[in-house]
Amino acid sequence: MTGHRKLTPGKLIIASHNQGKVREIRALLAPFGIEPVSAAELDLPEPEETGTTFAENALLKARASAEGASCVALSDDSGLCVSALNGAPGVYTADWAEAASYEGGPGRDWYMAMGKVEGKLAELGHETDRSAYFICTLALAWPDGHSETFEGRVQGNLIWPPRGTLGFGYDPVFQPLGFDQTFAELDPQQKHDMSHRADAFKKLVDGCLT
Ligand code: ITT
Repeated sequence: MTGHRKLTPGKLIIASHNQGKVREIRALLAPFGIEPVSAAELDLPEPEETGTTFAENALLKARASAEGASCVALSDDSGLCVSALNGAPGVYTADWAEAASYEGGPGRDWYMAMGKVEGKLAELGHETDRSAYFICTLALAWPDGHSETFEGRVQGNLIWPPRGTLGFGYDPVFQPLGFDQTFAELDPQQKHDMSHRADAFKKLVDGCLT
């Protein structure tokens, strides 16, 4: 693929405060000898995600870190799109988990978020289409303002009750097409071979790393 700016060896910031994502992105980058540092480790601020698309939010996050640290930054904006809910929660996937945590402070409750999706599907009846896909937009931003974005998807079905303890977020209810296990039951390497993040990452590699 031509026309994309190449990523040269050196420092790279993962512009994410989500530990699950950072772990997966580190694993995807490892074969390329890139040892990234996360925005959380550098104490970089989290910009408000005011965009209405995955690409807009991914660019907001990558640009904030690239400008904040004068270094190339890679962000990930992702979400779960449920067919019967017209693509919801979509860009608002993380918001659906916002809750008062048990300790009293703000926090994210993934079990509640998965239950919210399931509750809405249940309202639509037993025969409801349970298909869904995860989407991931990866954005690379350079300190001079240049940026690149890549989108990936993985199709599957939602199951209930949740199963598995691996992965993060909505993984326990997502069963990728062709598999009997959820993303939270599959070996992490299997998820890295076919996830929405892996799909977007393959495009990033084709465009910017080879
Ligand atoms: P950053 O913005 O700091 O990267 P975030 O968690 O706020 O972290 P998003 O706004 O992109 O990120 O929210 C996407 C949500 O979608 C995320 O919190 C997960 O719950 C969910 N999600 C994304 N990828 C997922 C995956 O591979 N498995 C399970 N859930 C996923």
